Amino acid sequence: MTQTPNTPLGQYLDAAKTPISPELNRLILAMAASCAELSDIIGTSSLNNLQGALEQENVQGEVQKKLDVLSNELFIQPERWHGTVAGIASEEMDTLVPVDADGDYLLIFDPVDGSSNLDVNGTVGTIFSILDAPKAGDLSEADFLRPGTEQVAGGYVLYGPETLMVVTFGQGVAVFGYHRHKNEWLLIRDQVQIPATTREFAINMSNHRHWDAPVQRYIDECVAGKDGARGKDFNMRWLASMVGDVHRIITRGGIFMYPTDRRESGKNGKLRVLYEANPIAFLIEQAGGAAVNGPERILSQTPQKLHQRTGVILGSREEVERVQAYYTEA
Ligand code: P6P
Repeated sequence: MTQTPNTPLGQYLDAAKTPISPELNRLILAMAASCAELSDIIGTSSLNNLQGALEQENVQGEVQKKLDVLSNELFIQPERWHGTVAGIASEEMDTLVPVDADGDYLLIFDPVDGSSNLDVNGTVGTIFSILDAPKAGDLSEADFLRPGTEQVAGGYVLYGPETLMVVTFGQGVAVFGYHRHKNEWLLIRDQVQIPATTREFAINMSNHRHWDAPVQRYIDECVAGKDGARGKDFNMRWLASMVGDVHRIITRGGIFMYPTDRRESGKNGKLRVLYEANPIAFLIEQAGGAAVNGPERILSQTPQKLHQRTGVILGSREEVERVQAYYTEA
């Protein structure tokens, strides 16, 4: 059921065709409120000396930005989740954060994905994934290591010219805009559908020589344009911010690729399964697109570690299936 534009987020959740539990309803509203707070912080970060890096690294061995740490500290405040969350896992932490023993859900997030863009006022985003919490017993890492098909909700908040939330509960994809003056999230689009074909690809071309042959073949065909096998010209975009590139695909189609490659550092891919690939793949599939790691569906893989990485190829279904076929033929 498609709801009408300008419907407030709370009303949208209440009217969902398949009822959304009151606890999940509260959790999503709390996520929206937290991201609205972060949007204001990001929007004045230069003025408040919150740009730049810290003299420390996160669990990934990446130099942390001031806002990586600040946003993570914002999201892990227990009182923020009103008893709905049993535990939290974050890109910025190597340990789980137990929150509320009676919480119904597990919350996994990347607080500011693409944070290297902050210093140049580029698009960044918060990515979140929600799983059912275990019914009893102490929280463990194993509770989080579930295939993406078990997500009950997934989405992102994009901090760009506008602050937008794109979310799915398995009943299609909805886009909400944050109305700063009213402090309200209002529906912009419901039941988003991604075009099956595209002329736009997103990949970091500087890695070309490291890619697996199927990716080199696909991209070389796109670059050859109408003079090559595809018989049509393509355009390229690369924001170095997954949420920004994915939102373009949600808006008008396209294919986003961060594949595994032949380097030691790239053999498992760059993007993480739990808080980047899974929630985005959930959205893309719910919007009629496809999401693979190369040969296989992203949502079907069961991660073995909290920060496990994967190849990511997702977007317009016919394009993703073409790349997947090239892997299968290889
Ligand atoms: P590169 C940001 O660091 C990120 O995780 C994604 O948001 C983005 O798509 C990718 O890495 C950019 O990687 O190698 O182009 O800097």
